[in-house]
Amino acid sequence: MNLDRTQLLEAYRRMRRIRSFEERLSDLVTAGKMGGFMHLYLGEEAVAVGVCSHLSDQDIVTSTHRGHGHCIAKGVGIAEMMAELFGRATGICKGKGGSMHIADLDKGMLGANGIVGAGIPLATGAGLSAQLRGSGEVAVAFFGDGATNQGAFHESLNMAANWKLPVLYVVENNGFGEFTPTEFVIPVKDIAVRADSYAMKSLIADGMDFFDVFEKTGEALDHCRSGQGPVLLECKTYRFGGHFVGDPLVYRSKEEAEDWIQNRDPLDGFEQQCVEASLVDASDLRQIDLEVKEELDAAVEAAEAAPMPDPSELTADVYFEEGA
Ligand SMILES: Cc1ncc(C[n+]2csc(CCOP(=O)(O)OP(=O)(O)O)c2C)c(N)n1
Repeated sequence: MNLDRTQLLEAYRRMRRIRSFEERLSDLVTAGKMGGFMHLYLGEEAVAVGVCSHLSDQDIVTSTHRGHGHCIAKGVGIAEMMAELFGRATGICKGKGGSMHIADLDKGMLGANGIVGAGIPLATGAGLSAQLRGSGEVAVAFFGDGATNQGAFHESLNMAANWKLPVLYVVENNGFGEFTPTEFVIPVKDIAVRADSYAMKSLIADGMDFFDVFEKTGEALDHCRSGQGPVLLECKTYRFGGHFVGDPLVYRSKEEAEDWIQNRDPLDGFEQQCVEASLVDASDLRQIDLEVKEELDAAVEAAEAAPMPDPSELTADVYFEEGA
């Protein structure tokens, strides 16, 4: 592991930001203060941060309906994200994107996406662009296990493998697609084997362990960046909450969820490993917890005080054909 103390603290800060940001969203939605359909990433933080800790702003990421974690891990500001979720003019997409369409091109975040699997061909195109320009950049697609049953997944992998595109496909296997356990709809135990059909390299990581995700991503990106083609990285993970805020969760047992939450929490695991190895002090992490809370308080306050978009902006920055 080649991360210094500063990088470790930054990785923890991003995981804590995701956790606290989403816990706050859950409270706001439940209290009726924020509208919209909200899919939370709680429990999967080590995947986004473990992968994105390898990326620069020039590397491209595409995301999903469960995209806040990918945005925060890629460095999108939480104040602008919070304003977006409140539908304010100061939001990162001027209040028009909302939870499922947050994008920030300056940070290489091509966008969350409400269409399951739709980020996969977008990342493939970004990989082709990087290859044609000889830029040395990589593209990363995050998507769920359910998305690997989409045609777009298979078409993209085939094309990327054939053209040796610098694309990392990260499947977040959290055990469910909406309310259906993965084994009901996918006959293979390891989704990683789907790469074999395309003669593509694949790896499996423990998605609850930042260090394992970080290490496997490093190996995958060495492969992509050296012109050997794409990689499919399967991260075995678990979503702590429901499919969306308000999901009554009748399709899984409380004991199963409690076991993951109590024993496999990625932030607890990170802290335990770092403190035991004397890489960081627990007091450093508590200080970050405090700073993130203050950052969030300020983000919510600013978002609530910000103006709504002006109605005259309705057709600005969107695909719109006059008279259509
Ligand atoms: C093309 C398409 N089909 C169906 C849906 C409805 N839908 C939203 S999320 C979801 C499940 C996706 O599961 P997975 O890819 O495993 O991601 P997860 O929610 O587990 O993160 C479905 C079917 C959709 N948004 N888009």
